[in-house]
Amino acid sequence: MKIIFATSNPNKIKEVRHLLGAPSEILGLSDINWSDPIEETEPDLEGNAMLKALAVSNKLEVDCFAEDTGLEINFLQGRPGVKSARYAGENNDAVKNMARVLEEMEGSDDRSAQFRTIIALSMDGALHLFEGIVRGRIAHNPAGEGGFGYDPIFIPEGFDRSFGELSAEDKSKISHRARAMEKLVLFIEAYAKCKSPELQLSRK
Ligand code: ITT
Repeated sequence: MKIIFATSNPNKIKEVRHLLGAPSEILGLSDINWSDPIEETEPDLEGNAMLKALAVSNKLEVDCFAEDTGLEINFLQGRPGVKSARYAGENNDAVKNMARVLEEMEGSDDRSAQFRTIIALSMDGALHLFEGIVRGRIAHNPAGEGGFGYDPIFIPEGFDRSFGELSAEDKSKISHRARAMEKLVLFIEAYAKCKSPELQLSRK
């Protein structure tokens, strides 16, 4: 499988390549020399995922997928959510974003949260959405060097270590992105089968 993943975040590419393994070939925006910034102007993850996928598929006339991910914290009424990348300012600084979250959570007993990923696939002129969620809680302090973004302060359900402390292997077994990707892959496989002439013949 060869497909464009409309993202400029190298960590997302790395995780998705790891999830799919060979022989799939994932091309990020830098691999196709895409340099136009894509402004995330929609009010929710679904809107931004669709906006990113459509920006690329409409301009280049190719099938592609994009995703938007947010950390949704109950005590903060779902924030940072769709604003996760720029929670502490415009330049997507993970250390500052985590510091803002921890400051806003000070004194809170309810530390429950979830990561939610929405993947939008633009294929053959139609859009399809896939969701992946992992529930967990916000740690009191960052821990671990692995992963990216908010991983050092997110402890997934059933674990006592943060995503930042888990191996890439372990994160990929349970993560929001892995769960959404699993649905995307199943869909693409089923879609490919439906399009195959053998299957169409056997339906008659
Ligand atoms: P693209 O839009 O180019 O895909 P981005 O980094 O701007 O890349 P998002 O708009 O989805 O991505 O921003 C979500 C932010 O949430 C991201 O910058 C990270 O800080 C954080 N994030 C996303 N996935 C994460 C993960 O698996 N673990 C920890 N933090 C994550």
